[in-house]
Amino acid sequence: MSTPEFPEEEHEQVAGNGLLHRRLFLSQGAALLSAGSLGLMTARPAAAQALDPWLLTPGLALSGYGERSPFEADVARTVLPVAGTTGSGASRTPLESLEGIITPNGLFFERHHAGIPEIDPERHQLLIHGLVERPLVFSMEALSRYPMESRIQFLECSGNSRPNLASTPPQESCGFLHGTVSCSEWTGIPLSILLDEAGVSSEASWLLAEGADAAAMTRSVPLAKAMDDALIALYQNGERIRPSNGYPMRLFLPGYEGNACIKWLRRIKLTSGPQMTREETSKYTDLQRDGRSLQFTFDMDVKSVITSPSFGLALNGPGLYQISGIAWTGAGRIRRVEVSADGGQTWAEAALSDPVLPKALTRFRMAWRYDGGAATIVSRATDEAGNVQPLRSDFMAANGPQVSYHNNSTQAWAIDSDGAVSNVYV
Ligand SMILES: Nc1nc2c(c(=O)[nH]1)N[C@H]1C(S)=C(S)[C@@H](COP(=O)(O)O)O[C@H]1N2
Ligand SMILES: [Mo]
Repeated sequence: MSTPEFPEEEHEQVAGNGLLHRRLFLSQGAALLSAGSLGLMTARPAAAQALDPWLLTPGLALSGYGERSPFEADVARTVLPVAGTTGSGASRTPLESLEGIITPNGLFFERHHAGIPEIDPERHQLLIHGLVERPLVFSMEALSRYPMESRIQFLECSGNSRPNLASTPPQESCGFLHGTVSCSEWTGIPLSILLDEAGVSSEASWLLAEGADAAAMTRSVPLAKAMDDALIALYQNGERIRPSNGYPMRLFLPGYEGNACIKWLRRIKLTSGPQMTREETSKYTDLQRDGRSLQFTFDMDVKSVITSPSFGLALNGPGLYQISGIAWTGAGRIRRVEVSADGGQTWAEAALSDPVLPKALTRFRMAWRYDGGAATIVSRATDEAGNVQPLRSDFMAANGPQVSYHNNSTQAWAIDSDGAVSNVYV
C-alpha cells in the first residue's frame, strides 16, 4: 500500500536481511502498522468471544499496596549471591521482559557488598564535614524541607556485561548478561545545595562518601561532579527508595559507574584529594595489558542492546517483527542507534522512541521482515559526544583478555531456521 504521506519505498528494506525504514515507528508509520497495511498482522479473523469466569463473578478485594498479575510471576531478577552469603552479590533486571525506559522498582538491579541494612529513618542522619566552614548533620525531616528535583536517569554497574568477556558466548538471557543497568525517576536534593550551606573551603577538591551498610562502602568523588549534577536521592519512581537501593537516601551521580553511587549514605567528607579506598584501588580499577591500571574511570560509555528478540524469546515463523532495545551513555543523550540483521555487514538506523533524555535509557525500535532463515541481529549506539559503541571483536582487541569492567561492546543474537535465539560473538 502507498499513501502520499507514506510512499511505498519508505517501508521497503533499508539494510540486508529485511530491516525496514525507521519511519515505520515514527508518527504516521505506527498508525499504518496498526492498520495492517503491510499485510503483516498476525491476528485471526473475528469470532465470538468466550464467557470466561472473570466475566461472571465479582473480582478481588481492594488493597493498600498493589501487586502485579500472578501471570507475570516469571518476570523476575536473576539472583547471584556471593558464595556463602545471602545478602551480598547482585541481582539483574530481566531486560528481555520489559518495555519503555523505566525499570519497575521491584525489578531494579541490586548490588550489595554486605547485604541490605534495615535502616530506621528516624535514626538515620547525613553528616557533612571535613574541609567545610560549618560541619552539618541532616535528619530526614530536615532534608525534606530542601528544594527537590526529579530526573529520569540510568544506573549501571561497571561490571555489567562481564559474562560476555568469556571466550565462548554464554547462553543466557539478555537480563542475565546485561541486567545490571536499570533506569528510574530519581527525586532528591541537589548535593550542591547542601555543600553550599556547609561552605566548601577553597582547599577542597574531592569528597569521600560513606554508606551505612556493614561494608561501610566508601568512594572518592571529584568535587566538580558533586557541584554539577549529584543528587541526594530520596525517591525512586515516586515512592521512597527501596531498602535494596539505598533507603532512606543514596548518592546518585548521573552517568557515573554504579559503585560510586553510595547507598544508605551517612557521611560526606570534603577532602583535598581522593582517599584511595578499597573500592578504588583493589576493586573498580581497570587493569591494562601492560599490567598498570586505570583508576577513577567513572564515566559509563555509550552502549546498547537488543532486548527483543533475544536469548529465550524464539521467533514464531517468518513475518514482520519488532526489534526493540535500549541504549544509554554517561556522556548525555543518545544520538543514533543502528541495527544490523546480517551480523554487522549492513546497518540501518532505528527509530528512537520519545523521550530521549540525557543519561537515561533510550528505547529504540526497528521493523524487521524476517524471512524465516538464519540471521544475526546486533545494535550499535552513537551518543551526542560522537562516541560510537565498539563491536565486541574490536573491544576485545583494543582492551585485551584481562579486561574486567566497563564492557560496552555490542551484543549479537543469532536466529536459527527454527527461530531459536542464541548469544554469538561478532
Ligand atoms: N553502601 C553501599 N553502596 C553501594 C554498594 C554497596 O554495596 N554498599 N554497591 C555499589 C555498587 S557496586 C553498585 S553497582 C550500586 C548498585 O546500586 P543498586 O543496588 O541500587 O542497583 O550501588 C553501589 N553503592
Ligand atoms: Mo557495581
